[in-house]
Amino acid sequence: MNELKSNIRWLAVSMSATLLLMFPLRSGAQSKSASEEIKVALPAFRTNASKPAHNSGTQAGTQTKTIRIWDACDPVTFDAKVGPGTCIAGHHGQTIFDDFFAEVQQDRVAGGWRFNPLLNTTDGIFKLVRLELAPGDRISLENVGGETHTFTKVEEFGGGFFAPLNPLTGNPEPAPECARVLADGSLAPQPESDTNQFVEAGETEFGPIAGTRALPLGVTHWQCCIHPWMRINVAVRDRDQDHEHEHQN
Ligand SMILES: [Cu+2]
Repeated sequence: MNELKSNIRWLAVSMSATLLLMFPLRSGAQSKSASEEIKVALPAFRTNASKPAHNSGTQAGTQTKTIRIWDACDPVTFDAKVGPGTCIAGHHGQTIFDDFFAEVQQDRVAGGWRFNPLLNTTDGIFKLVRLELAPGDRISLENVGGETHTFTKVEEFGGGFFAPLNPLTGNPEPAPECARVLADGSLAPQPESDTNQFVEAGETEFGPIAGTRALPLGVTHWQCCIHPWMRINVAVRDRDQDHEHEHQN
């Protein structure tokens, strides 16, 4: 079932990515047939069953830490430009597609598209947060945005599978954990796994458990494979280990 779901999603994503490449985002005048084809591609993206959303039965002393996933997509303009179902109404989102795209072109990021925790702004500190976990702790991924995002472990941060955004964000090379390069040069998403989770709009699902193969001791790097600037570092340390290195970055 999961495999089928992944395959359907893979197909939908690769089709939509291909269509986007064929019909560039900034083109003001999409042909009717292009719009119609895009409409076919995206709805399957959302054919997921709901996943476990509640924390229960964790062992004593362990915690579930939430990573909220934000975007600010405006449903009408995102669906018009990318395809129906790209941005779900009813969530946080008022940034029209052209403003999103212009911001990425100028700044390499769209500030409203992010993982949280992002910045530590307390105690005179202003720096990127590294999420600290102990073995047994669990991540909960809460997508409060209107788009699908991925939570993907990468050896090194890089581009995603949605080719149009990679060069604009300074990530010409996709992270191999995010995307495969096909013979024709186009990109295909890697299949979903416990280190490559697709979190649909409005959904909360469990992420990896600290101390397991997916999220081992030490620092690992995680990003969204659609919006490459969405990044977070996760540190897993034994509970009894002293925290003298806590303030290193
Ligand atoms: Cu994303």
